[in-house]
Amino acid sequence: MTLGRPRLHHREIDSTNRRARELAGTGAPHGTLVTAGVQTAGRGRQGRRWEAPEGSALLCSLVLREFDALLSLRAGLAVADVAGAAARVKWPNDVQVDGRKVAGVLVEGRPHEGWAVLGIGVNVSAAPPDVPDAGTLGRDGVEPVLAELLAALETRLAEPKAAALDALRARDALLGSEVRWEGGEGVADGIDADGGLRVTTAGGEQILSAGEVHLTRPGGAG
Ligand code: BT5
Repeated sequence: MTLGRPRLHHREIDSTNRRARELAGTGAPHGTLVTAGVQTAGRGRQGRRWEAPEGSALLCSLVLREFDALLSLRAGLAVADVAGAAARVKWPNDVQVDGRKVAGVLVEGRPHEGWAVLGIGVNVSAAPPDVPDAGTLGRDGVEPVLAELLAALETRLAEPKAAALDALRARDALLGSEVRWEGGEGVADGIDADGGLRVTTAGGEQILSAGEVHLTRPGGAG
């Protein structure tokens, strides 16, 4: 097992991603893990916040020095493996059970410097009360979930791209759903090899990139 060593655990920290980025920048090895009991400034994408009642959630960030464009979706698959058969990966970075978000993934990094930080927040036993549509795994202990997640990540991050794409298709929360984004609408038709969302529109197929587009009204399972 290469993921999870060394491990730094903070009872309280601003953000495990921020801390892991700092460590990555000073040479921390592939697999370095930062965990926290509570975050005071947990980060989502695009400046959004990640909330988690103390002790109820897995809050972790891994320093990675080998990764590909599917990293955040591979991480979603690994969380889904832990969450059970009903779990779905919702492009680009959520894991849902019964339409409720049980986990979020935040990848940050400097690919040209050869590192990425993979941040994962999982609602293990409780969801933040003020976030609509948040769900939980309904499990008690955070540590066993971390151990299962690291094992699942070992597999999912290493598996060939074609296998990861097949697994994503089987877990795709948006597949066949109407989706809207700023500037368009269409029907989701799976994930492409670079991690983009394929969408069939009136004018043909389009590929949405997670960095440039966000969905405004996902349909169906979303
Ligand atoms: C994400 O962002 O889903 C990525 C979240 C990554 C969090 C982890 S925790 C460990 C590591 N350290 C960090 O600082 N971050 C990472 P995004 O797609 O932008 O979703 C954020 C939105 O999800 C918020 O605006 C809320 O609406 C909602 N949200 C916040 N906390 C949530 C929770 N615990 N469960 C479900 N939804 C939540």
